[in-house]
Amino acid sequence: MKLSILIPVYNEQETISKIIALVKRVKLGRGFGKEIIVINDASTDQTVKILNKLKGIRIYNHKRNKGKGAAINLAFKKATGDMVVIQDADLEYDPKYLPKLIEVMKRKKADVVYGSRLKNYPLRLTGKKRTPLALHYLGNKFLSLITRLIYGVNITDMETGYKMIKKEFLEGINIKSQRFDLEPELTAKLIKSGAKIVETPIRTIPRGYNEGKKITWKDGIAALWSLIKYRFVD
Ligand SMILES: Nc1nc2c(ncn2[C@@H]2O[C@H](COP(=O)(O)OP(=O)(O)O)[C@@H](O)[C@H]2O)c(=O)[nH]1
Ligand SMILES: [Mg+2]
Repeated sequence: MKLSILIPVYNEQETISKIIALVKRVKLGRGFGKEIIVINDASTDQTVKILNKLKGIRIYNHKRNKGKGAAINLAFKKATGDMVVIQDADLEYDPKYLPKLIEVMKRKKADVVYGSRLKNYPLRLTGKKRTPLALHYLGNKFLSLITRLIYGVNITDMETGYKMIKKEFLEGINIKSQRFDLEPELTAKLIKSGAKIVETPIRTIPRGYNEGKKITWKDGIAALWSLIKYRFVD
């Protein structure tokens, strides 16, 4: 078996070599191979220079910046593994969870596994364990609630970056979303394809805008619209 690890990257010079090192190091299980596919989306910082020095990865470059959705659409077409997973290039999602996602996929006979940041994770507004980016937390909760309501599925974190998908379930799927509306479109299309989606809890280390976070509240609105739209079209 082989896992294709798809890394969309846009101006992540601070974290790109670290995340690739972590991905290379992680052990997926006996007889499990991996391929690492990086889509550089016309980064203007040192990202390209750093990438070109690394070995054991396949790099594709977009000539101009198109967004995470466009990058993943290309990566889906280039992947040769039995399953794929999306791995962000910042350090929010720790590759140590990849073996767990695989294990859950096997054990629960799932076609798709989402790493849920929100399962068993209460909102805390004060104290040491205060929820970072509480507005994002609430936005993600809300979008997941809408997903449950209009698709009738049991998903707690629709917006998670960690989505592992059996390759055969990608065949009929063409992603039109250019940017972060990738997440609702992909989720909608996987549900409509009849894929069995299972979640497993993960912990992430959220980063702030000063550390290069690019998603904003406007993407939240776009996500809501996508959820509604793809319920009825395409
Ligand atoms: N290819 C591509 N990737 C992007 C773009 N914007 C962000 N990303 C990548 O998408 C991932 C998630 O971005 P981030 O800002 O951390 O959003 P969040 O983690 O979903 O809140 C990171 O690996 C970014 O480098 C873009 O325009 N193009
Ligand atoms: Mg991130």
